[in-house]
Amino acid sequence: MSSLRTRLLTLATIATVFTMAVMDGTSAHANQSSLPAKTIAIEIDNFKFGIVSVDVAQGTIVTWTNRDDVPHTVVSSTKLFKSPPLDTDEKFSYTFKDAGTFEYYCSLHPRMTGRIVVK
Ligand SMILES: [Cu+2]
Repeated sequence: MSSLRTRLLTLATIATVFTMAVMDGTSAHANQSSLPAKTIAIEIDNFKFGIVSVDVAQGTIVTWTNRDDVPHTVVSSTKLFKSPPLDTDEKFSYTFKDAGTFEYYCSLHPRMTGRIVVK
């Protein structure tokens, strides 16, 4: 009788430790994915931004590259950043330090729009 009780207690202990380990792993992963700055590459091709909307962590560097044969620009709707006209294969980068939603467009072709959401 007492040995069954001991075994149940042992099982309960193992289950608790296992659950705590899993929860720990989950929170560590959540912290990891939100903290480090990343780099994101967005290609401009066929009069479109290759990634129309993307969620990024604060501090992320976004680099746009023009793959079209005509110039394009990357201009923030709130004047936060503004690239010069980018010729074929030219790049423009901006570091998103603050949280928020940042809409942008090409000033030469205003129907080309994109969005960076900084969490
Ligand atoms: Cu354009």
